[in-house]
Amino acid sequence: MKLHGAIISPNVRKVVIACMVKGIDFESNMIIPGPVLKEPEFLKINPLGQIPALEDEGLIIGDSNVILQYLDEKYPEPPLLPSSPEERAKCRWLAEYAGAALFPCCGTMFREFFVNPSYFKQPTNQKAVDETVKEKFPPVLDYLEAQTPGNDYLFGEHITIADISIISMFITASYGGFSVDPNRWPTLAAYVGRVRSHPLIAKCLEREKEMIKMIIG
Ligand SMILES: N[C@@H](CCC(=O)N[C@@H](CS)C(=O)NCC(=O)O)C(=O)O
Repeated sequence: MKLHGAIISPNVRKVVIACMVKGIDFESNMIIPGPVLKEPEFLKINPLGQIPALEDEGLIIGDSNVILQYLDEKYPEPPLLPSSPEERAKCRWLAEYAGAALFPCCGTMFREFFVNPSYFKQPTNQKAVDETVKEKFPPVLDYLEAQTPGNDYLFGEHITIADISIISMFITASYGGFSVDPNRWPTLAAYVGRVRSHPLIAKCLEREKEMIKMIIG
């Protein structure tokens, strides 16, 4: 199995975490977002020109949520979805929401406070940051505050694709210095802390340290 995409990309990290949970070995093509994703060679792998993409015995697919669900069906233990249809639907929805709503906010913090200044040596776009922090983030955090439980994970004692999707976005934002304000979003802040200290998430953070060091230079 070959995973295209660098681990510090939040959507790629989701796949790495899922593989770690399930004990799946994979070969990594540490490609980082940039013009290379739009070159014909990569477009043959993912015509959307995005990472992650997964190759597995002739199957080639893109989109982190599609990949996570494929891995869960192919390697059912331990499951990454809850068991009832209602909870499974909610779990998929929260994974989708993390990609559609949380990713743009977390991505801005990562790009403006980490990648641009440290790697591309470009100044932070303060206007983009202000807009994100003041306007875009709060309704997303309000929604997640109402969804997250006071203990365990979103669907009980085991992490699911929804937890993985949400925590991966917050990890990305944390590289840009962002953390959830515990005074305004106490349940969410505690949940993020809890998921982040899950042994496999902590191991994943260790795994990406080298790459982070490389970017900081
Ligand atoms: N819905 C996709 C989004 C993938 C995505 O946006 N990946 C980013 C990196 S995290 C990317 O490849 N960006 C480059 C681009 O869109 O040109 C998924 O969940 O995999």
